[in-house]
Amino acid sequence: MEPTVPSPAHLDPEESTPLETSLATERGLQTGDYLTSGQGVRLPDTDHSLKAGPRGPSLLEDFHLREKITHFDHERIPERVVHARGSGAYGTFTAYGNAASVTKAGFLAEKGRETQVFVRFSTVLGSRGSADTVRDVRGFATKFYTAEGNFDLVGNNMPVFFIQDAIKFPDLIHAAKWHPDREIPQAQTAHDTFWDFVSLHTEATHHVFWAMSDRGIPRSYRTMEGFGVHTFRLVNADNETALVKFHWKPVAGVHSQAWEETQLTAGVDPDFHRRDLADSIDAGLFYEYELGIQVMPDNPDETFEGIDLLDPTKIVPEELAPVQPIGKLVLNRNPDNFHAETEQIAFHMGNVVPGIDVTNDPLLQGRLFSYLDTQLSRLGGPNFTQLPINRPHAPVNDNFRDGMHQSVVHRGIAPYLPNSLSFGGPVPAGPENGGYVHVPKPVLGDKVRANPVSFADHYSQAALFYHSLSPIEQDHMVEAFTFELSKCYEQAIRVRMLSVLANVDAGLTAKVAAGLGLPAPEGKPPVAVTPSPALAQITDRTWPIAGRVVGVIGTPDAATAALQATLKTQGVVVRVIAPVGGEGVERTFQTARSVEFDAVVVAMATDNPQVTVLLQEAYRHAKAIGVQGDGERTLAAAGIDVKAPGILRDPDAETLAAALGKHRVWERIPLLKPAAA
Ligand code: HDD
Repeated sequence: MEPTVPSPAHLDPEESTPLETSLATERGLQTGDYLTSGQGVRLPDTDHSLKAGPRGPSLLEDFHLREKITHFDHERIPERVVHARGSGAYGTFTAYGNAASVTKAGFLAEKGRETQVFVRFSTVLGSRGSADTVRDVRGFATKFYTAEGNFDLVGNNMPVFFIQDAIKFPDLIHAAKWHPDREIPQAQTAHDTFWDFVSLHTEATHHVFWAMSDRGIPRSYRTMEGFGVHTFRLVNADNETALVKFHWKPVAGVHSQAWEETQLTAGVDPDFHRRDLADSIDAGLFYEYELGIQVMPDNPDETFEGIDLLDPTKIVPEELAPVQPIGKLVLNRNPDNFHAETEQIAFHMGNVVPGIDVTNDPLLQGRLFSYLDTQLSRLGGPNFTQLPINRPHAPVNDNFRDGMHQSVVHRGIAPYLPNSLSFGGPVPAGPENGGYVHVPKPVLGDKVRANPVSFADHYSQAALFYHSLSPIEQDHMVEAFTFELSKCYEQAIRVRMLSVLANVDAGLTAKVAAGLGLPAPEGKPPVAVTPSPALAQITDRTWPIAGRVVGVIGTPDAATAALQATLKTQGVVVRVIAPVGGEGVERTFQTARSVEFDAVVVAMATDNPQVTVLLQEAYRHAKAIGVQGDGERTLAAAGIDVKAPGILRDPDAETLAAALGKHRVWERIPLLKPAAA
């Protein structure tokens, strides 16, 4: 028989605090019509400090002045040591129900079960105030508030990582962040210490290829994949296990900015991704992703088709293990308070629920330590799980007590086990009562600081990735390597990195070397590479266009009204760019920049120089350009050939939508290359 445990209201399973309620309570703290001090005393004046006469010194006895300034002085908390720049949203995850064969985790296994989540997207290297569109890995961290406790899937938009063992993480980050003497560059890998490290530490090669690909510069968080990176071990109701990799597949497809576009955007709108996420949710144009899993047998050597599943620098090509969709995520609510929610959310790889277990991937094992530890200094003590954004929606009865910022008034005198003074409770839950049981796997071996032999292959999957990309993406990668290495001061680092590239692909190395004005070294690239077409972004597919932005150069008159109305029904955001502001005008010639738009329609004649620049950039970035009325004169002023691919004369909404669905006018790209190239 289960003992009856008298539990305070906040611990009562029947009264578990849904996030909605807990947030409402927090908001409720600010009540009443009158301004008060932190102690609730009404205040008559918050603009003038208490002084000895109007010209006199301020008085120490001014409790309001001191309290107001003291609180302000402590408003900031330390930014995350990595992933400091980010933004997030709430969403709903709905399970398709087909994962029950591999996991007993209710939120994945039960068809139609809805689970609230919070997702925080981030860049890795920059400070909190850095630009969104820099070339970097993007974090994709999801907290599922499941009925069985919180599950955190703390992933990235790239499926592999720079290092194979967590003990290297401080080295990686010290090399990748700014130089410690001058704290430059901000949010960039284009500098000596990064390339010094990765050229010496060749297990980073595969990941560097992803970072230098278009994945490093996503169009928005809506258009990027997410990956759990590590292999996880799932357990079903019969205690059968499978090795699994998690994938988030964006419904809108994977799309990137152009490299020049990212640089312009960083100045024009450093909040580009953050703004798109928040504005889209406000407009009801929700971001959507499917959660998918690759399922591999849990065999004793933890390999699949010769790929070591414990090596986080390796993928399993989707052609070998298809990604099976198991649920859908819709991000549908903006946070109310950035600090309380987005900044204070604390993810942890160890937040797992029954049905999901970890593997011995040495990178994952180290992460199991780091995430809890970092919150102690970032959030000021061990009680961060009580913050509304971190509180589980499942009942909590943990016997943890006291500590900094304790906000629960615990009752009772026996927060220990075993006890007889609290009716013996709370009682441990066996598996039959939903208790978390680690998969009993044998552990054997000598204590060594060593890697499995298979971890020594640093190049074959970098080559696999490169050869899976479309030629345009490959060109982008050549440009990225050339740009970044050009930014190094030390020639020796460039030379060394070229010798790393030579072990991946001779053609790529030759092109990068030519760009750097250096000889191409010879290497030993893999002889036979089987590409994985699923890795290419540029394909024949057409993607949903909800959330895409079209700029209409003209006045908000009837000329483009029909076009605008039809596009809006498809979720396209249309902004009129007029010579001056006014009713229906969202941008003027002075304020609009090309990077804000996925396509442009020119519906008036103008030789305004800012419009000229806008169109030249849109053309160069291979965006569709529609022309109406005497708009051709505007294109002529910008030197744009109206017969070029993707210049659409009098486009109807369908034509424009089709162009947007391709993301860019890829056929124009060859025309954009300098003649000598
Ligand atoms: Fe990490 C934050 C993703 C390796 C240590 N990491 C952090 C965030 C993401 C990732 C998305 C931001 C979470 C948020 O939005 O709050 N990290 C990854 C991935 C990795 C990875 C996908 C490899 C597969 N990380 C990694 C290692 C270590 C850390 C090997 C340490 C040994 N990561 C941290 C951290 C952070 C963090 C220091 C900083 C802030 C935080 O955790 O809460 O603990």
